Amino acid sequence: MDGRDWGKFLLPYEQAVEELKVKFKTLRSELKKREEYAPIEFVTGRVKRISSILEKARRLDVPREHIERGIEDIAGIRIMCQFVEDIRYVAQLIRNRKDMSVLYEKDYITNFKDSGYRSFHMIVEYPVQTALGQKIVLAEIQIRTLAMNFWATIEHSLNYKYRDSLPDDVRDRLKKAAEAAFILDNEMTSIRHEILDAQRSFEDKSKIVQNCLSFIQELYFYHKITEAIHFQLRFNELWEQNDLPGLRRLEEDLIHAISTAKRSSRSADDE
Ligand code: 0O2
Ligand code: 0O2
Repeated sequence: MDGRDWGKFLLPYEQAVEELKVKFKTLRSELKKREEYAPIEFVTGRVKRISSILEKARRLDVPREHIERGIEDIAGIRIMCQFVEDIRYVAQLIRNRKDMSVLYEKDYITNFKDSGYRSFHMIVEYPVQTALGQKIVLAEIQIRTLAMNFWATIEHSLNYKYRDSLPDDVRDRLKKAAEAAFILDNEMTSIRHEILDAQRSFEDKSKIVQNCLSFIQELYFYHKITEAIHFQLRFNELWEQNDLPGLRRLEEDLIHAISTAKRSSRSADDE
C-alpha cells in the first residue's frame, strides 16, 4: 500500500472513531441527566498511526492483506470511569447496544498483565455507512478508571521512549505504582457512597440555583418587577448562607409565583 492507499484504507476507521466518540459522549450526558451521576468520566478516541499498525502487524505476523481482521485496534476508543464498578456497568450497556456487536472481551482487571496494566477491553464490530456502502470495521474499546488511565498513560510513554529495553528498576517501580493505583481504586470504592452523595448534592444545588435564576427572569417577563426584586434579594441571602433547604423552598415559591403570574396574564389577555 502506498500513502494514498493508506489514506483510503483508514477512512472508515476515522469515521468509526468519530461516530463512536459522539455516541459514548452522548451516553455520558444521557446517564448524567437520568441518574444524576455519570459512570463515564470522559471519552477519547484515536485511529492508530500507520507506523504503529505496521509495527504491530510485523510483531503479530499479520500479512498486509489480513490487517483489517488481524489488527483489532486500528480504531480505538477509551472510556474513563470514576469507579471500578462503573466499568462493569458501562460494559453491560455496550453489550446491550444494537449499533455494534461485541466480538470478544479481555478482562485485564481480574487478570492484570505482568507489566501491572489493568483495563477492560472489548473488541466490537461496528458498521459504518460509507459512500461505497456499509463497511464493518473492528474497534477496540478500552474501559478503565482514572487511576488505571493515569498509570497506563505514563507507562506507555516510558515504553515508547525505551522501546523494549525498559531498565529493570524502572519496570519494578512501575509495577509498584500499578499496585498503588489498584489500592487507590479500592479506597475510592470504599468511600463511593460518600463521594456519590457529595456529587449528587452538588448537581442538585446547581440545578436549583439555575431554576431559581431563570424563574426570577421569567417574572420580569410577566412585568412582576417588585416581586422579582424581592425574590432576587431572598436568593442572594440564601446563596450567601449556602442554605440549600431555603433555596429549595424559594424554588417552590417561585414556581407558585410564576403560575399565578401566568394566570393573571392570561385573564388580562381575555379581557
Ligand atoms: P498515540 O496513542 O500516541 O499513537 P476530541 O477533542 O474528543 O476529538 P481528545 O479527547 O482531546 O479528542 O483526544 P484524542 O485525540 O481522542 O486522543 C488523544 C490521545 O489519547 C491519543 O494520542 C492517544 O495517545 C490517546 N488515546 C485516546 N483514545 C485512545 C484509544 O482508544 N486507544 C489508544 N491506544 N490510545 C488512545 P495520539 O497521538 O493520537 O495517539
Ligand atoms: P497503542 O500505542 O496503545 O495503540 P499485544 O498484547 O499488543 O500483543 P493485543 O492482543 O492487541 O496484542 O493487545 P492487548 O494487550 O489486548 O491490548 C492492546 C492495547 O492495550 C495496547 O495497544 C495498549 O493500548 C493497551 N495495553 C496493553 N498492555 C499494556 C501495558 O502493559 N501498558 C500500557 N500502557 N498499555 C497496554 P498497543 O498496540 O500497545 O498500542
